Order: sequence, then structure tokens, then C-alpha cells
Amino acid sequence: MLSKEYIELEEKYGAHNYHPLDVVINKAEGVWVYDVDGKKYLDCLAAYSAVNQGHCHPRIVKALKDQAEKVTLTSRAFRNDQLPFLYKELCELTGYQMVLPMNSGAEAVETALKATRKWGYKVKGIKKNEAEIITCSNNFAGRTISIISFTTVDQYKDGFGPFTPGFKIIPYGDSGALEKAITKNTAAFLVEPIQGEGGVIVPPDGYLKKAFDICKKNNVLFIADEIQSGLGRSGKLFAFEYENIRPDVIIIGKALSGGCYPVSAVLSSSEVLGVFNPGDHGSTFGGNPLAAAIARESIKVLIEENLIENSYKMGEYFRERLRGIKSKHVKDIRGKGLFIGVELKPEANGARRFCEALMEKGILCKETHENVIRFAPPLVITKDEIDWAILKIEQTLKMD
Ligand code: IF1
Repeated sequence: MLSKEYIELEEKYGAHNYHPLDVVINKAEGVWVYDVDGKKYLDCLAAYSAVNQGHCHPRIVKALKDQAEKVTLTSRAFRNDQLPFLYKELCELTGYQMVLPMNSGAEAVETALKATRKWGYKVKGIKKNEAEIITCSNNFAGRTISIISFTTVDQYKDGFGPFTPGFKIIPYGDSGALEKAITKNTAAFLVEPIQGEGGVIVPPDGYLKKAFDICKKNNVLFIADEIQSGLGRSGKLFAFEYENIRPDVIIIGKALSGGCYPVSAVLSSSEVLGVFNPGDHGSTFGGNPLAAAIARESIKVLIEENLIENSYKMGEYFRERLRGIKSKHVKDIRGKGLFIGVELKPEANGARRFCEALMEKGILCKETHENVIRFAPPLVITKDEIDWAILKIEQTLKMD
């Protein structure tokens, strides 16, 4: 079948909530993906950082197959033999005391919002239904009604109201605004240590530390959404480590399964996650043995194959090579580890056309916020592969 025919089928029967590049992928391995015509591409999106370990990592695929032949789903009405080990291994790796597993990132964000609201009532003593959560402009945390209630992108809200109350939005990167926004009803502050969808925005040095200290001073929980920035993407296990803080709550997803299955989780103290009693919260698939087995192996691969270190080193190298490209279109090159944004000038007429040109040359990227090209390949990428990519990126950025 021709790629055009797949696209027609998809457009005819599927809801049009996406505008993908017209590449139909049917095979992938490591940093490479292949389309139905057999053309090979370097994947510089890595499924929005879900495929940090590389596509179809043999160890993760094996864990998936082995577990799929044993038991896939018990529901949480019964116990399974994988989940306890996922809990223990996650806590030992991160130093948190408790884990609550979900599936999608949005569900884990919702879980963190519920946990911190309940903590606000039961532990902090906020009056019933008065809890507030402070979030930042330009955030992205998912697509549920509560989460879009605090988006600052009009399109994400348009037509979906009424919205969930209880959120305040302050400018990202402004710790003074946080201090002013906190009241006695503030339960938590939710922040991405690096904003992904926002355009790979790295906040000013010291911001996270200042915000964290302000939260501590006011008995407000600091929630780090590490769904995209976490698990090695930024060159550290978690992006908050750059500022030596320990958030009260962290949210992870995406690469927790190496892209092989939807797995997400909230990690925190027993004081916070301890607010949940049986029946308060849950999910049919959350914590299932297939998810747990895949996540366990995905974490081991990340650590044992030194992917976090590789992300740091290759990220530095990638940015250095990008800075060496002379292009009239480039306004800024930024990021940490292999979480890289190239912001184009407004006169460049948008990043989409550059992503389309890169696709023609065998590199898959996705623009974000109109004028930012994001480069976030799987963390297994090598120097040679970056050198290969740079030649193509250079040709593309030199277009008119
Ligand atoms: C889409 C962006 C990336 C996230 C953070 C929570 C979630 C996400 C920091 C929710 C999800 C996604 C979702 C995807 C596109 C994507 C994205 F461009 F929108 F911003 F990655 F850069 N917190 N990010 O980045 O996780 O429920 O999707 O598992 O098409 O909506 P999810």
C-alpha cells in the first residue's frame, strides 16, 4: 500500500485532532525509524521523549514479551508479583518513599493534583473546597478538563468549558510572582523544570531553588512535572537536580516504559501519598503487571547503559555543533542534555517548513510554538549520528 493510501484512510475514519507530518512509519530501531516505502529517518522527537531508551530496545521488548506470556492485567482488586518490585526500585532510585502508578501523563498529573489538594485539607488544614494550586503560564500538563483549566493556550480550552476552579497562573521563571500568589489556601505549586511544549524553555538559573525555598517557607508542596524533562532527557535523571532541590512530589511518565506501553507515576513522601485511602483513587490498568515489568526494565536500561550521562555529553556536543551553523534564521539555541530547542526569528516564517524540509532529508522533528524546532532524539544517539544530522540541519537552516 502507498503511504498516500494510509493517510487517506486515517483522515477518513479518524478524528482530526492532529496534523502529523506525512510520514507513515512501520518499523523502528534505536534512533532510526522507517516508513512504508523503506526510507530511513533519524528520529529527533523520540515520541516526545517517551523513547529515551531508543525504539524497540531489545531488553525492554523482551521484558514485554516475557511478561505478556505470564499475566498482563489483574486489576488492583488483586495483587501482582511485579508491582511491588517497581515500587521498591523506583523508591531506591529516587529516594522518594511512595509511588502511585497510573498510565498516561495526564492521569498522573491529575493524581498529583488530587493528592496535594487532599494533603491541603487533611494535613495543612485548608478549609473545605478552598484549596488552590499555583501553575505557570506557558505550561503543558495534558488534555483533561482539569488540566486545560490552567493552560494559557487558548486553543486547548476553546469549546471545552466549563473549567475546574482552584488554579492560579503566574509567569514562568518569576519567583517573586510565586511569593505574591501564595495564600493560606495554597496547597501546591506545579511546575515543569524545563518547559517542553512551551518551546524548550529553561528557566533562569536559581529559579527552581528560589521557588522551592518559597514553597518550604509557606508550607506549600512543590510538584515537579518531570514527565518530559525527566528520566535522562535533560542530562540528569531529573531536571530539578540542576538546582539541588528535592521536590515534594514528582510526576513521571513517557520514558518510564521506553515508549513500549503507557506507564506513569507520582512519587512522593508517605505524608503526601498517605492521604489516599482505599477507594479514593485508582485506575483499571494503573500498576498492572505488564506495565510494571516493562517499567522495571526501562529504568534498568536507562541506568545500566549510562544513557543519562550520554544525554548530558551528546546534548552538549549537539548544541555546540548547532551553534557552529551560520544561519540568518536562528534566534536562539538552548536546552539541557538532549532536550534542545532552536528558536527561529519571526521572519523565518515558522518552524513547520523547516521540519518538513528536514523530513525530506531524513530527519524527523516537530515544531513547537510556531517558531521552535525541537531536537530530542533517543538518548542512545552517538557522536557520528549527530555529525550526520548536523550536515542535514545545516543545509536546512541555510534555506531561504
Ligand atoms: C500531545 C507537547 C510534548 C508533558 C508534560 C504532562 C504531559 C505531557 C510536561 C501529559 C505531554 C505531550 C502530549 C502530546 C504532545 C506532547 C508534548 F508538544 F504537547 F508539549 F511532549 F512536548 N506533562 N506531552 O509534556 O502526558 O497524558 O500525553 O501522557 O499530543 O498532547 P500524556
